[in-house]
Amino acid sequence: YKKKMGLLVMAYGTPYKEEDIERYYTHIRHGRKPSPEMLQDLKDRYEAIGGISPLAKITVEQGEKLEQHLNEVQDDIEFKLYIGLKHIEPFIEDAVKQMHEDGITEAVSIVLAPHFSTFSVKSYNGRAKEEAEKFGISIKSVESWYTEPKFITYWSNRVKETYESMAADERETAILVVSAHSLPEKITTYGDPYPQQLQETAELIAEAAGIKDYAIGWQSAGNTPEPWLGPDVQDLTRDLYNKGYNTFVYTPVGFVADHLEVLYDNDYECKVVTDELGAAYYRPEMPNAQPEFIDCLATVVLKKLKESN
Ligand code: FEC
Repeated sequence: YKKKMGLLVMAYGTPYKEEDIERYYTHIRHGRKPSPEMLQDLKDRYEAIGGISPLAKITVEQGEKLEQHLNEVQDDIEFKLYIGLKHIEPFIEDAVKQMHEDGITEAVSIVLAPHFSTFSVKSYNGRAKEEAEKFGISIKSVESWYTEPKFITYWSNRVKETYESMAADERETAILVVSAHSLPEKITTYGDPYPQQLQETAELIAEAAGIKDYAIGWQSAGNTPEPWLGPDVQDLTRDLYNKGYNTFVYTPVGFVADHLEVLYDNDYECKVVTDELGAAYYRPEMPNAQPEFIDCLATVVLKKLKESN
């Protein structure tokens, strides 16, 4: 007899087609409609990466492969996948409701973002718990998983490969830029661990890859008057160039997939800066649904279940 358990995989979500962009953007903005200019700007960015984002497909692939891998590596539990998204259907609440309809009473959840913040993971987990309580479903939620050794190994291997692929003179002027999505600076006033967790991630990856020159950067900050965590990766690139670096290796480790914030904010916006400076641009592959990364997520889930038994 195998115990049946819901596997709630939560992710950001993305428009499925162009017509979804406005309501998606409105949801991100807590119900406030974007101005026509802001909407057009976002549409243009999606257009620049090929029309829509590959994220929807990648999230499903990550979830399905994780479910399959978890069911292969152990015999006690039968995991059943539910995908719950933050800003578009299937919403987190839809996923939890579906679990209840399927007779699930116990679940484990993981967010496809490694670092904890009150703005990100806390809100995903809070929404899942609130809905689960209505149905008496108990959920064990992973809070962060950036210290998982398999996560660090994923990135340090990519970084090592990238450095090995460089010509010697490039390598001598190279710097690793480790980044995550920026958040409003006010999070630091209530002791949010997010900036510290990115710092730790950078230290662990640099150490494992044997890299001495690295810097922390923030990207994709919102378009609001309030201050956001910095330095922004583009400003940081100029600053590092002025200090003598001429080869830039971007690892947006706060994300786990190819999507707008990487394909546009790194591969277009940062590359505009490195091109202008005549510097080299590298951006190692994102984890997506690669087996190494699926195994990392499975390890995190199984550790969570063990610790809370
Ligand atoms: O469609 C795609 O391919 C991209 C999906 C996408 C991911 C993502 C990840 C994170 N965000 C986080 C925080 C914020 C905050 C605001 C904000 C705004 C946007 C906008 C788009 C968007 N985000 Fe996002 N984010 C993605 C997409 N994000 C589109 C709206 C236009 C813009 O500002 O660029 C500001 C909200 C506001 O205005 O009040 C804050 C965080 C993450 C990483 C963690 C996670 O994945 O949950 C944090 C993917």
